[in-house]
Amino acid sequence: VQIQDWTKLSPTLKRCYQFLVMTSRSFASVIQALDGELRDAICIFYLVLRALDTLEDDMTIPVEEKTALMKELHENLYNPEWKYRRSQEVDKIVLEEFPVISAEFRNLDKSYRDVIQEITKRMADGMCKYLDCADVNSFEDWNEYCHYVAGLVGIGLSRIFSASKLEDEIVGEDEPLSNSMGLFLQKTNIIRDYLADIQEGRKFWPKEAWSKFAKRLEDFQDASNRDEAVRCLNFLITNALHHVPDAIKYLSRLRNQSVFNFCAIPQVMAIGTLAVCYNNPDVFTTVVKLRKGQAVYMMKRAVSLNAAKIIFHDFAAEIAKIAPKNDPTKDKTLQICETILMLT
Ligand code: PS7
Ligand code: MN
Ligand code: MN
Ligand code: MN
Ligand code: MN
Ligand code: MN
Repeated sequence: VQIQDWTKLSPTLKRCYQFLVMTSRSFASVIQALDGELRDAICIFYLVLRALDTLEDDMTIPVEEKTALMKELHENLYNPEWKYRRSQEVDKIVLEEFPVISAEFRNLDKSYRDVIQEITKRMADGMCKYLDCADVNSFEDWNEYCHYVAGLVGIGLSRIFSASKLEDEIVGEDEPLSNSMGLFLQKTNIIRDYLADIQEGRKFWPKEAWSKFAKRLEDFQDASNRDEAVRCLNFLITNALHHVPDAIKYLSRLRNQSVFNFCAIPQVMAIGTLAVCYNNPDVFTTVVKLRKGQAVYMMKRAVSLNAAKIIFHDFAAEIAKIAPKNDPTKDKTLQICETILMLT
């Protein structure tokens, strides 16, 4: 992975790349390795959305004030003074130093600025819908919430790829595929973060799923409910796996190596994360992560369509192999795993 020459960057752009490294473990290196002007546009896109998500996550801001701040963020991209100093979140630096980010935003080509601004507005409106009654009831709600916070990111990124001419028009035009790319990452994040989210009072698991197994989502924390909790976990993982065929199709259209790596690495990490979470009761007591070695191996490997397919194949096979006999979703799990195995 080749990283840019830092000495050529303006002081504010350099600062933006520092914010990127400070706030993202998963995206910092793949963004820095992107070709040409795509790199700066996507770095700024990331930081703007990180600022929006930091507002969304900050439970110390009263909902009314939070709603106003979020809904105005896309306009404040053109306000050189705007910043927010009262966040308590770990990533608050992107709000406190927002003028550095918005200055670099205003240096981007109009085609990129328009995508970033539109997606910021639509994501903010969607997040606000789920602020008050943070309850995600049906699977339809789950897909809708994930569309707002991640599907839209995929749609915006794809439009930026096409606008840069590094990728074909079709990549930016096929919104359902871009949406699936985001949904696969977001559902994996929500599944893995069960415990962290519940401890902060956030509930992103759809009620339609957990109500089959418990009276309250919180009950999955109790050791006495572990079997039911794991059944629900496997049910949600099976749902998330249904995005894999779209992800493979999306990746098959990419032509630029740096864009491919940027898109493929998070997707293979996601299926790896689902595989270690599958049927794993530890999800309800700690943070379950890929082993460091596994993650590094995948970041080096997932650089071609064939290599990515092999990784999808191997994790789908692993899940199918350990699917328990008495799991109520077992047949569905095996079915989607077989579909993935045929495609890879
Ligand atoms: C613009 C690269 C590649 C077609 C901040 C990348 C939080 C999983 O909050 O930090 O720690 O639990 O682990 C990223 C599709 C979005 C979806 C969404 C924007 C892939 C604000 C990523 C990142 C589309 C809402 C970060 C969706 O996870 O979460 C750029 C193609 C931000 C992508 C959030 C989550 C991303 C996420 P946390 P993480
Ligand atoms: Mn994070
Ligand atoms: Mn959030
Ligand atoms: Mn967050
Ligand atoms: Mn978080
Ligand atoms: Mn999360």
